[in-house]
Amino acid sequence: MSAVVEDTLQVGLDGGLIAEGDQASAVMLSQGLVTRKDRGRYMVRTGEKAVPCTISAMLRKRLLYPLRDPASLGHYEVQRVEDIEVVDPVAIGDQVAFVAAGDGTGMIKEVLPRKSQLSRRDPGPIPLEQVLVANVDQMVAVFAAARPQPKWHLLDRYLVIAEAAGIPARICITKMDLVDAGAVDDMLGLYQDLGYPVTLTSTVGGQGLTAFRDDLRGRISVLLGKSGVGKTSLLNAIEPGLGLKVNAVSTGKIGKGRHTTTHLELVPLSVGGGVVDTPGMRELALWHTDRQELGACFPELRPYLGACKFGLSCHHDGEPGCVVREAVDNGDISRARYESYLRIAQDADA
Ligand SMILES: Nc1nc2c(ncn2[C@@H]2O[C@H](COP(=O)(O)OP(=O)(O)O)[C@@H](O)[C@H]2O)c(=O)[nH]1
Ligand SMILES: [Mg+2]
Ligand SMILES: [Zn+2]
Repeated sequence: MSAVVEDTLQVGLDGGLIAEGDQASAVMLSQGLVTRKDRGRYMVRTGEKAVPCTISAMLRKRLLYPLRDPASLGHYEVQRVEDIEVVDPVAIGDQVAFVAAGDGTGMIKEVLPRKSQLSRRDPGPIPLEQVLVANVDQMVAVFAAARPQPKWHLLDRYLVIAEAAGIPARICITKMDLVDAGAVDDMLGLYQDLGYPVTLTSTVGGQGLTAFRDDLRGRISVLLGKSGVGKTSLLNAIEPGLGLKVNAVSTGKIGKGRHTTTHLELVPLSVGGGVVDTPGMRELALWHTDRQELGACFPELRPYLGACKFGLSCHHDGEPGCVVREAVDNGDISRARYESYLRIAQDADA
């Protein structure tokens, strides 16, 4: 029996599960994983097969049709905004139930419940949620040891995004061949102490590639990192045969990568699981996180929350009796991390 048949569900026309014996009104639905999407067309993987799918009229009513690359939705035709909260009801990483048309294509009827989602505010004119990836098991923040120089404040932003989404985060440092061993230890020790595992890699020397493959094994991972840090090279190195396109060495400003990854795609890995390589997303803004929640996204602030003189309403920004500020002054909380907190809080207010 093929994996398709094994995955087959009996689902009523309205999309709900039906009782056995009610088969006359049922259509045979298969289950699959959305790996790619482009302008209302979705690639659904089921077993070894990839089935191009459209979506049902019901789901289409909840789609704001993108006029350009869905990875950078910015303009769309707005039809009935009142009912719409998300740009697209179907996200990469979703498990969906679809009807096979018999010609190798299909139609998605239902999105199965998500266990997590990584969202951003859509960069378009209306504040809508854009789900970048659903059902993510972990986020991997990727930074180069050099070229480009790591920006630790940006790492803090990524970690906050993962914390806010309830997704475990880890850190991968690339291009270790460009620095002396130990060059990034001081900074990374801080993050390891906070509970974020760190893997040091180089696709040139081969350092850490086995460890990185193990980091991804059997999970759905999303890689976050600026263009040029070496995300695609890393994926090619741990999954030979992928042949993803690596950024050409830019001739312009030293260390500035060019954008080559233009689509979001979930790439299945032979070790099990899959990975989504993101195209250096500039506008990755927090979705629905207020100041109080933001504090909880910093593991080292959690023990202090609520203990300031002004309780949970303290902004930890110079108020009297602020135990967070006190901990920073004592050296119990890293000043750099605290400054990241203040900067992100400012953006969240804006
Ligand atoms: N020295 C060195 N260069 C690397 C390494 N990994 C990638 N690069 C280079 O960094 C540039 C950007 O790589 P790419 O994988 O496209 O980065 P992405 O934009 O994050 O996907 C390319 O010129 C790569 O050859 C590495 O481990 N060491
Ligand atoms: Mg890339
Ligand atoms: Zn405070």
